[in-house]
Amino acid sequence: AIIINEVSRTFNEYLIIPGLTTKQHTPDIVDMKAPLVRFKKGEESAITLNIPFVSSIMQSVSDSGMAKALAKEGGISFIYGSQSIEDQCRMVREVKNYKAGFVESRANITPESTLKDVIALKQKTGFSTIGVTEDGSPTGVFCGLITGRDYRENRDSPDKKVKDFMTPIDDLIYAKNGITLTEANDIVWDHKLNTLPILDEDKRLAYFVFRKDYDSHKLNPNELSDAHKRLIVGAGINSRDYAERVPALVEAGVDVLCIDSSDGYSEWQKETIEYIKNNIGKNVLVGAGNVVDKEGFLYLVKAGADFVKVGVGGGSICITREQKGIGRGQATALIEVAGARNEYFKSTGEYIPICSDGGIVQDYHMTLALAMGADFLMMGRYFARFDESPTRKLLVGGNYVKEYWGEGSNRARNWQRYDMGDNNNNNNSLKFEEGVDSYVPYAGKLKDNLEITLGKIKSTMCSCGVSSLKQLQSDAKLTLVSSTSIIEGGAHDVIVKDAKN
Ligand code: MZP
Repeated sequence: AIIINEVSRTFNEYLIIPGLTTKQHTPDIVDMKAPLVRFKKGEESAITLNIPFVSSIMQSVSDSGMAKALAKEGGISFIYGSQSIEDQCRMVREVKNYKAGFVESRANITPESTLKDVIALKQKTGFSTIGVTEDGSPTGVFCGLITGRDYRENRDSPDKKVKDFMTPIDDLIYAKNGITLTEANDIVWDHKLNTLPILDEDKRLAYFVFRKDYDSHKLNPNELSDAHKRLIVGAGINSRDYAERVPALVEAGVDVLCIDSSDGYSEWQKETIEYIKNNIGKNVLVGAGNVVDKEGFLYLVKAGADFVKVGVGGGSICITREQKGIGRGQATALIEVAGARNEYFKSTGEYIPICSDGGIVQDYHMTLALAMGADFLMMGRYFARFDESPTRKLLVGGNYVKEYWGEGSNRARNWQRYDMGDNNNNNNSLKFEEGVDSYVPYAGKLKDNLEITLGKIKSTMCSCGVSSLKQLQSDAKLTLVSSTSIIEGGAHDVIVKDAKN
């Protein structure tokens, strides 16, 4: 064996040394834009993220609800591939058809309808918000809303009546006037106010948006420029059924794909990328991974990967290292791959973005990963804690938690992710588990948490005297820390009054 004597390290073992902060370095000028896919020197990436965050290709993280919420904030979700092609495409379509909250009053949904009716309508239309009128007619008295969240939380009780869970009229501020809504040409608007109310979606109120003719109404177009852009969405694929899955996803409107595997340094991935580029379309964007060294990175880049994911065994729910003994400390893996990416760019003029996948625990780990060279970060645990993740919120031991399980757990049954090409393994089973089924502390809304996280990263970037992620990569100064200096970094030698945290 070749023995690498250098210790492989995690994010926790590093800190950032402040650089000169000039008066111009304020958080509001910090630019968090990040390239998602390969581009040539002097050109721009075909997709640029406004924030360098992507959500994991996992059943417990990235469904259409998460994808919409994250894309609205400037990131992207990769919708999990461990489901049927049809279901995955439906989720992609739902994101691509989404326009900041439709009120759909053609629905014939009344308070007496069942959730089953609502689900059927959502699947047919891709709408995330449905307006309910008293009698189900398009012109009836508007009495409530059903959102995607209601649907997810109630998916186990399809016979439940709409009236039991719709957001009632009293919660809708404009509705206090007893307004009747009218629909014509797919447009829903409020005649009495003579405008389309733009209300706060965060408070689970609807934006009354319309699909045609909006110019003819009294609207401020600036307020609506968020509403008319199509959201971007990614999807996970595997190296087994790509010949059927990829064309279907492309047809559904997916923006980018990623081969999802715990070990991406394989001929299976090379074949998958080459097949997609040669037979489905050169412009179909596809990331690959995961790798933890220069050799793995270069192999996938040469096969044509549009970005490469880094990380084996560092995920919070991952037990691959315990089960198979493969992996590498995430910080060391990332630093080596980032070096290879920079060398490759220098020698070929082609920039291949890299994604640090898994192992982020603290918000400052994100800044470290970006400084170490990651172009963007894939996170599972972070996003699983929010309202928008697809799993149940439960009260456990007096605390609210959300469920979070690994793709390598028996619960996910994602055998393709761990497939080693064994032809006898066609019974859709995992030989052994590589992931656990767990809870994570419930943390509220994605948008609120992102604001705090981004606030911290921007503030650290100002401390480093940089205002873009590129500058952070080139100028940040990092230092290794000893285990005793980690203790020094927390509150120590005092009696903390509120020891909750
Ligand atoms: P984390 O953000 O929760 O630390 O890690 C999420 C990452 O762990 C995912 O993006 C994926 O690469 C990886 N993952 C997902 N399922 C498993 C598993 O069951 C896993 N072992 O390692």
